[in-house]
Parts: sequence; structure tokens; C-alpha cells
Amino acid sequence: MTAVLSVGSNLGDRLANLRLAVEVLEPYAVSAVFETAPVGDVLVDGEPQGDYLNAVLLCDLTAVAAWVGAQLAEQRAGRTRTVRWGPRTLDVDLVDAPPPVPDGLVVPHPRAAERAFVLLPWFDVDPAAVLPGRGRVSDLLASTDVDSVRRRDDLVLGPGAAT
Ligand code: PH2
Ligand code: MG
Ligand code: MG
Repeated sequence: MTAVLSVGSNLGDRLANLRLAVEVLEPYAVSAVFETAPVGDVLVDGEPQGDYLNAVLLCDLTAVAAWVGAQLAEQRAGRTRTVRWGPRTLDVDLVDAPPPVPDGLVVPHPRAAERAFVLLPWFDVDPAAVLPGRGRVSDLLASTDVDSVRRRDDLVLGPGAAT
């Protein structure tokens, strides 16, 4: 039973924010960290928003437990919600999760198939991954903007991370 979570941060100490998510969600596998150009409204109050750090976590959690953990991690990172798709200390999104999925939660994530900042870290941690209804992640990657995503092997999130 695997829940696939996408984590992202482009505000504050980005790596520390992603580590908070790891602490709260206790994944059994963690992707490399990727630095990614912001997708969506790049200008906020006329200012460009900064690049994100993104990663994907594989967790042995039900959909509900993954959602609760996501909210908790975002709270602990001091997330405030003002601008949709605006800068954030921590965003944790359910990409996929095992049934039962309660009303109000949408999985698989409806935009995951187009997002290199989700697919590339997911492929990194699970090269055989399949996005239900959309196909193999390795195939989906071919039609995304992988040039907007840069692997940062100098930043370690998973086991072996310096504390
Ligand atoms: N999240 C968004 C909107 N845009 N862009 C990047 N590169 N990474 C994200 O995590 C991200 C985004 C909405 O949650
Ligand atoms: Mg998001
Ligand atoms: Mg979100």
C-alpha cells in the first residue's frame, strides 16, 4: 500500500522545509531533490517567484493518513495560503494513494501527468511507476518540459542526509 506524495518549497529554507515533510510523513523511499522553475503564475505582486525544490516521497499510508500528514507538515512549515500557486514554504500533494479514497480527495492528482517537477522525482524513486489512467511515468516524461527541472545531488533529503 503506497501513497505517492509530491513535496515542494520555494520560500524560506527550502531544504529544511522538505525535511520537515520527511520527518512527519516517515516515507520508506525518498527521491533525489530537484530544483525546478515555477509552473503557473510566475509573477506574484509583480515580482518573479523563486525556483522550487521538489521531491517525491513513497509512504506506507492510507489516502486519509497521507492527507492528514500532508496538512500537519504544511502547518509545521508555517504555510500560509494567500495566492493560488503562489510561493509557499511547503506544499505536500497527493499524487496517488490506495483506496479507499474519501469524498473530497482527488487522486490521482489531475495535473500530475503534465508536471515534470512531479514525474521526474517520481521516476527517480520508482522507475517502474505508473500513473493510473495515464500510463507509465517514463512515457509521460517524454511530453513534459524536463529542461525546467535540474537534479541537485548536492542536496540530500533521504537517508544519509547530514543533520
Ligand atoms: N507547485 C505549484 C505550482 N507551481 N512549480 C514548481 N516548479 N514546483 C511546484 O511544486 C509547484 C509549481 C502548486 O502547488
Ligand atoms: Mg501543489
Ligand atoms: Mg497543495
